[in-house]
Amino acid sequence: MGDGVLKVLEKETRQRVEAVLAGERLTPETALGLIETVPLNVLGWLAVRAKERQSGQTVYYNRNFHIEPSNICLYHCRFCSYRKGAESPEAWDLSLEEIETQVRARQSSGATEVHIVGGVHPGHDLAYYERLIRSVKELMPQAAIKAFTAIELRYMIEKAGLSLQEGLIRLKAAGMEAIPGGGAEIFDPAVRQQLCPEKGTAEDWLELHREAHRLGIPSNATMLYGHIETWAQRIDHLDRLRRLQDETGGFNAFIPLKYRRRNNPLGERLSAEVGIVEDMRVMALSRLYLDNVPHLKAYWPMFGKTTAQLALAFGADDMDGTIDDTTRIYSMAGAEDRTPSMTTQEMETLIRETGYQPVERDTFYNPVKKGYL
Ligand code: V47
Repeated sequence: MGDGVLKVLEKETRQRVEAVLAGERLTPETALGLIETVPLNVLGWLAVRAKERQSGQTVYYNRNFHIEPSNICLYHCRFCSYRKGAESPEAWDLSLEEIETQVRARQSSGATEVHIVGGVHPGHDLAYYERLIRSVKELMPQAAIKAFTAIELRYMIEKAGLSLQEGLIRLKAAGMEAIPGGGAEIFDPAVRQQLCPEKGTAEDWLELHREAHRLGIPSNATMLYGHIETWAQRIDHLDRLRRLQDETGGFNAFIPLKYRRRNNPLGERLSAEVGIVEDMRVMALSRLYLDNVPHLKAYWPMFGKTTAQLALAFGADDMDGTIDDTTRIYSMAGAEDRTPSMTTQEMETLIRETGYQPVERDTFYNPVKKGYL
């Protein structure tokens, strides 16, 4: 690609592309212009250039599994197919012994990360979550614990009457080494009000991550897209994340999460999910806008393995993990993989098929040496 392609673009579109090529930082206005005018293939090309400056020919993955202690949740987010009230026959609430059994079954799996998230359970407190983390860490000292969305964290910390800093220090001492990116949804207050009015505000989410970064706890960020939000609201979301990252540098990865519409109240209002072209535009724009976030995840349990592969041609440099059939959030909302699980071999093949070099990483993006575990 290059001059030939640029020549056929309208003058204004070409100028936008040239500004990106010259390394100019996107503003909300230029980003909107880019999305409205630049063809998909050019957007992909720009995003791949940005990805390759960051991680060359490498695409990362990790060996991980999830623990979802409970889907009982106080809140009623309209996009969620997973939350249940305590009385529901579909609710689960694992005991610590059951969680330990899940971990023991994976002690020799070579997993380097345990990802723990669940509902905002009204019956559990900070002491319970500290116990949970300690017992997982004791059984699996070689794995990093990436646990709890900002929403769960704020709930357990506020319930304990502590400041965010005090609560995070306690959880870190128990073994929480990183924070996943969930709960961000869309920061725009009007959309948030319609989607998840009970959840905290954008500032609440950002404040929790800011505090974690200050304490040396890295985290991820997500954006739930493809429901009622506009492009301008997506860009506003990216802009707020970029500003926090300028301040702290604590985000490792950004994960755009495509909204899936089965079995949730919002899905009844929408006639379709967004298509693959829009998925790829969101991926590419995320890579270009978040010029200070090193990694962009194509989260395969959410949009399927082949779409995740394609996302590697639109700026993604991370495929997340092997999962081992331990998350239900996406299959309950209609994702194709009912029992999401991959071997490392399958993961490496998927990455090699796109022309990139697979590298197994840990939670902090250090390469894991082969034969290490
Ligand atoms: O915040 C809920 C999303 C998130 C639906 O940090 C839905 O490495 C689509 O944050 N359709 C939780 N999405 C998952 C999450 C995550 C996933 C993978 C990796 C990481 C990471 C974090 O799942 C929620 C919400 O945005 N979600 N329901 C749905 N129907």
